[in-house]
Amino acid sequence: MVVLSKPAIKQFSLIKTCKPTPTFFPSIPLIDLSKPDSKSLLVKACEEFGFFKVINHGVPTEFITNLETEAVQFFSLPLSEKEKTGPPNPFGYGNKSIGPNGDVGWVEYLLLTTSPQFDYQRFESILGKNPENFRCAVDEYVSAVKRMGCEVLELLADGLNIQARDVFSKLLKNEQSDSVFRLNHYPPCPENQDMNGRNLIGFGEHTDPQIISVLRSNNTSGLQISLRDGNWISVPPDQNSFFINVGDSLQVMTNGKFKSVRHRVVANTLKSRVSMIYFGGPPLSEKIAPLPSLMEGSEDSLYKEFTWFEYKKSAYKSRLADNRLGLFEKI
Ligand code: GA4
Repeated sequence: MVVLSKPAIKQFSLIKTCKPTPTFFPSIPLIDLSKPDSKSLLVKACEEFGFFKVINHGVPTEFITNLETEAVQFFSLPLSEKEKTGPPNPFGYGNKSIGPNGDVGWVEYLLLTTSPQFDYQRFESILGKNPENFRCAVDEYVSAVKRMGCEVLELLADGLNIQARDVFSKLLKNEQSDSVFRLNHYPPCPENQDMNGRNLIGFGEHTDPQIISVLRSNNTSGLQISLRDGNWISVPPDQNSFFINVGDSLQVMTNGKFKSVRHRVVANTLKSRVSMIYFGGPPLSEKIAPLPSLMEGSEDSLYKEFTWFEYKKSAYKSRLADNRLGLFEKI
């Protein structure tokens, strides 16, 4: 892939990861959605890792390659052109700066809402003759990935023996669902390690606030997840599969049974990484609370009551690496 624009490296030399890469790791759960045992494996993966890879996902390859082509074209534009579609407040083009509170990474990105009301007008001038191509590629990709994400959520509800199998998926299917779509481009980073051999960061460690996130990347490595013991493992890239992670809201709805996984992207010296992530979120007014049917005996909720709007508002006041759920835990 072409090396797209190169952000200045200077300010990144101080961003370091904390732990040396360990030598032995469990492997990432692999779920074949076409197999009848997938629901129990999904539950196990959400409990142990909050993260898994899915194959036989049913998302047409054509949708994936179309969108990747559009994304590469967009990121290949001159910086001054891309900046016309920014800043990401909260939607649009962003470069190095992540969120509103001073986080930075070796990354450029486009943040979009999945709502049909999204105004693509500011893209028209830069996407050339046919801005509709971009819009269609996003729409068909997001619809297919959302469908697959909802199927996974329904299998999870089944696996947890919840009667209403749409208890999670209905939040994403709702017209008011507050879901987000993100295209990331990590240009090759000329020096990806500091003097002590620690990796420089593409996207700093964090958990996702939503219910689930569905990620697909090209064949460039970089994504890492944190295990329960605090060790980080690298996720081998696989452009034909999807990676799904549990978000904070699903952790709360399962009263902590499922874990919202901490993850990050480390810089790669040689290749560009392009990823596309659908963040499935509930409507703003939705109350996020443990499902009564998942509470055993006299089990108490671990969390104070809040709506998705309240959680999101608080998330946007936080730094990327903060433990956002901490503020909502009962003491
Ligand atoms: C993490 C998950 C999604 O990428 C995102 C991010 C958002 C942003 O990039 O604007 C946030 C981050 C994410 C959580 C805390 C706040 C908001 C950056 C940040 C520092 C789009 C989201 O929904 O939350």
